[in-house]
Amino acid sequence: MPRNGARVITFGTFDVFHVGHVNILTRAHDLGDHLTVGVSTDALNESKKGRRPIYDERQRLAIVESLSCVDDVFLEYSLEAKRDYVIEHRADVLVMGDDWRGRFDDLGDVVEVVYLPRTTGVSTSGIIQAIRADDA
Ligand code: C2G
Repeated sequence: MPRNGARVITFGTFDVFHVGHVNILTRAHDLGDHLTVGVSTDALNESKKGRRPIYDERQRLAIVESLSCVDDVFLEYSLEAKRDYVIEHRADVLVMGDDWRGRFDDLGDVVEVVYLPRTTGVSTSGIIQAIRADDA
């Protein structure tokens, strides 16, 4: 259900940008009038997933910033700083993929938290594995 005039915020690594990323960003955009995206830094990704992204943070930021559904981008340095980012960017709605379901419910006092279903059948790690298998 779209919220008139709402400012929406979402977060992600968006490495090896694919259609699952397009889908969540367009759906997040459609929930309000303004979409801000926090793009995880290389260091945050490494600490979270144990590997450096294929595309570095400046490239991932530039790709996300170039999309017509995205109004504003910034680098996300810490998962624990979500509350500060939400307040700083004056967000009304926080969108996350449902792989994060429940993880950010504690922010419900400052923002409406919405988990959207992930796109099935596509993932950054799957793409990387497929390319590696082709190289082998
Ligand atoms: N996503 C999706 N469908 C896919 C793959 C990803 O909807 N097939 C969504 C994820 O649920 C997430 C967003 O796309 O909401 C970005 O995904 P990732 O780049 O994998 O980001 P992630 O590592 O989940 O980082 O602060 C939270 C992190 O920055 C989120």
